[in-house]
Amino acid sequence: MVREIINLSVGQAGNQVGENFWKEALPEHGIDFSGTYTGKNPDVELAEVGVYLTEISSSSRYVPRSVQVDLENTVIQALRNGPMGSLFRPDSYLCNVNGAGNNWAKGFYTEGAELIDSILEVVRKQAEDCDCFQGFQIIHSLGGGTGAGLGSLLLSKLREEYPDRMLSTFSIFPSPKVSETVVEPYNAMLSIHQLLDSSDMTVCIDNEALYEVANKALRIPTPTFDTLNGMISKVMCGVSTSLRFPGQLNGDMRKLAMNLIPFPRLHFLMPSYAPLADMKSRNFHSFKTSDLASSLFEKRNSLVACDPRFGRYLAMATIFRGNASSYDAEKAVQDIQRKDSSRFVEWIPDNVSVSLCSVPPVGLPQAAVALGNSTAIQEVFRRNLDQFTAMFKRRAFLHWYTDEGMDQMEFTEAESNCYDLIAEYQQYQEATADSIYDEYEESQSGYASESVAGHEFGGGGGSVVAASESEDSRVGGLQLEFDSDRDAPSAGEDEGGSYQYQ
Ligand SMILES: Nc1nc2c(ncn2[C@@H]2O[C@H](COP(=O)(O)OP(=O)(O)OP(=O)(O)O)[C@@H](O)[C@H]2O)c(=O)[nH]1
Ligand SMILES: [Mg+2]
Repeated sequence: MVREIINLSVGQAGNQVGENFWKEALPEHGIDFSGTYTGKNPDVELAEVGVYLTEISSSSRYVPRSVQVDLENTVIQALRNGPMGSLFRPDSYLCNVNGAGNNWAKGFYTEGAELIDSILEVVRKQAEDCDCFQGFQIIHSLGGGTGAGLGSLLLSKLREEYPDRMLSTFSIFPSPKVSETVVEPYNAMLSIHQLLDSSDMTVCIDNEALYEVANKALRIPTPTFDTLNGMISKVMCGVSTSLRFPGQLNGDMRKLAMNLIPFPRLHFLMPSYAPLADMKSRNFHSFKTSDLASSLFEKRNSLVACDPRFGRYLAMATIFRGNASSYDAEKAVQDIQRKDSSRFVEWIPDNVSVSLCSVPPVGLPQAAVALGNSTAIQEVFRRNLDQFTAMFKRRAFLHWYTDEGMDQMEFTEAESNCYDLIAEYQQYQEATADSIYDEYEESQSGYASESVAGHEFGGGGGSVVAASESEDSRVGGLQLEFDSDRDAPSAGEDEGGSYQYQ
């Protein structure tokens, strides 16, 4: 039975990336922008099409199971007037006119709170029409007011109303290279705080990394959002192949999360994609399975600006698209694991899965995509924490948030939650099979003395972590010094350049 997903696109980035996702995904199912099936291979294309699309039998059309939300109307208006405007259900567009003006508090507490009931109403209707609803996918940015603030509110409301359904997000992390709005680190930090609690699985997409890829691999000096979104949609399509096509490993969101997320808080995944090259040089690119596989482990193919070589993989899912043989794919991945075994934690055996999807992305004979759960991702949280703390220690721009009724405490809590998360990643990066076993023993004796039975190992990612602050910590070659009173850290530079506002 098909297990349905509801997509929610929130805010400007959410809707623009969402539009690109549908533009890329529909042709893979042989469906045109009016929702009509024009493909030639229905056994493959239509077998699981119901996961993301609803079939309207009266008009023989397929309609995305999607809700488009924004607190201003320009982006939604453009989507409506665009090539796919008539594809979505008319009641699935929800917007206000005022906008959240880059203010997370407006999205979460004031403007967004006014729209939330209408959104939930539409979502409820779509969920009720499903036979075997598996969960939600939210696309949003973390740097603005709507995607970040209202996106977070939506997430927490959905968690309340659908506690047993999967909640996954595609979350776009801000970068000063792409946007110069100074309060983005505040909005991102407040969002991360919410994602930690409410999301089951977050695929991180980092504008910093996208900018670098566009610059270096695609050789575009000043990339536009269109360029960045084109890459994001390729990755989104890649990672969702296992959900959209029949007979795949990790065939639903829960299975995918189950294999990738060993501790509930460490659910921030790093996507990578190969080949990343401009269309002109496509013919010169290698599509050999072993080359595609090794690219997936490279920094330059990652959509998050951190170097996987400086962390360790807790788990990883690789997907090879096109006509790769399973022998070649398995062997390529095994070779990498054998050669570079220190890059994978030894206490989770067989932590890289390999799956194959015979349908390649449109326009390419073959491609590979991966979702890695790597401790190296702490670098992106550090970067944001850095930028956040620099402003927060002087309470700069805070009145915009407190004027909307927000308490400063929420900022402090978000900051310390992020510190804890970084410490957790660091702890598992350093953990050996022996230390993990010792912690297990300790936690078991603790539970035994409290006469609590039936707990799983470690009780989750956070429970075994004591230190939430690290002084003079080194992560991924990025030197960060934290004053003991959590004053502004002084950021070093990595290859990507300095993280400074202009
Ligand atoms: N990759 C990508 N990033 C985007 C896009 N649009 C905006 N961003 C980034 O998203 C952040 C700003 O968030 P937006 O999505 O524009 O804001 P919003 O959610 O509409 O919220 P408000 O406009 O403040 O109400 C910045 O970091 C931008 O660089 C897009 O189409 N693609
Ligand atoms: Mg906006």
